[in-house]
Amino acid sequence: MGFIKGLNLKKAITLFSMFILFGTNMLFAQGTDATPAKVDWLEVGYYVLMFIIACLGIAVIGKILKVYDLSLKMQGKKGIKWNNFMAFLCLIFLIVGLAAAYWSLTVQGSMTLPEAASKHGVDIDNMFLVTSLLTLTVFFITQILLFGFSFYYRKSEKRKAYYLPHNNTIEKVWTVIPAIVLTVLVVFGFFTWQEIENSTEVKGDLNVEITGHQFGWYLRYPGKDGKLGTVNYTLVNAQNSVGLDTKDPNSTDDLQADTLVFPVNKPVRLNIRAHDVIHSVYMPHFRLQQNAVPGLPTFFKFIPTITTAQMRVKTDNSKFEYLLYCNKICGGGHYNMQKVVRIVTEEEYLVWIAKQKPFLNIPAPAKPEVKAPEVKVAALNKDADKKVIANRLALNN
Ligand SMILES: [Cu+2]
Repeated sequence: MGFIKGLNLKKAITLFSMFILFGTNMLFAQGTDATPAKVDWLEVGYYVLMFIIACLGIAVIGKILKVYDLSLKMQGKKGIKWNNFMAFLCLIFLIVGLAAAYWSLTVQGSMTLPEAASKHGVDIDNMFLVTSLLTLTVFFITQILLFGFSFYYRKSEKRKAYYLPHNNTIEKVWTVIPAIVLTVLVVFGFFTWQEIENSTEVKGDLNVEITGHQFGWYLRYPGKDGKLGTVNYTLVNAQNSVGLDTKDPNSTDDLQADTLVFPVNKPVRLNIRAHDVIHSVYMPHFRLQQNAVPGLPTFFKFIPTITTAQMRVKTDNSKFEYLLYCNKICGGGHYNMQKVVRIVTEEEYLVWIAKQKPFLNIPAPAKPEVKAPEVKVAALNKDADKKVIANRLALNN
């Protein structure tokens, strides 16, 4: 009896603390859009106080029940039926839990991801939907069975428990069915990912290079030749932020940009690099995320399908912009690694690309060296220093 008394109170408190913790979790999760949620400590204090009061309340109820139980026994009556009490708690937990899960799905579910704006994004969303529907069905069925059984088959004097040591058929059913379902999901995911990644053919695509560094992105567009020049990390310096190899003829017309601009419905290949630590190119609208690893170039090929202008109409937000984020906690300025991504029509893209500046001011082929007067050299150096500073400012955006 003492065992039951001691445990019930503990279980009840644990159960209640779980509810309270979920409440606090919701409080922290309610940030708006891209701005991080500001923690209102007064509100947090309120929840903590509520939690303490609730614990005290449960402790008091537990004591009252204990006294009531003892007084019943002193009168020679049967005590409280703790089995029934716990069974009803299970039932309450099931109902409240299912209602909370439904609320979370309907309210928070819509806050997850915006509409997919890339071709493969629709496939990923479909896969996500199928996986969610399957796992949710299993979740609801198993929870109802688990707590429903605990309630329905609570200990009763009128009923004798059926002893079931082992049943091969049941074992087979609950092993084979999940195995098949999981295999289907994994194969489905494998083929979807394969289709997205299996695109090494770059001919005719727009090749854009994006290099992550602490804390920003260097963007490089190919010039009229449509080819990006080769890079070499040993050539990186203040003027040459990505280490562009000037000896490569493809490098001469490469362009720098501050915004990622892509023409709609054209395959884009993002060539991803990093200078210092691991960064991650993350563009949620396009269902695109790929790590930027130093020394290991990666890429991601995708086809944007909705222009920024179309999305502004769809979202009824005239200031809407697609964004690129860094999705690896890469250091103190990580939060600042954001860039605007603009999807435009082919014509708009051609107008925009024509305005972009060359990536490097590649010097003309070397002429025979002429010794310049000393004063002039000093003046030139002064100018060069200024140029470096200006370049740094331009690139460290
Ligand atoms: Cu980063």
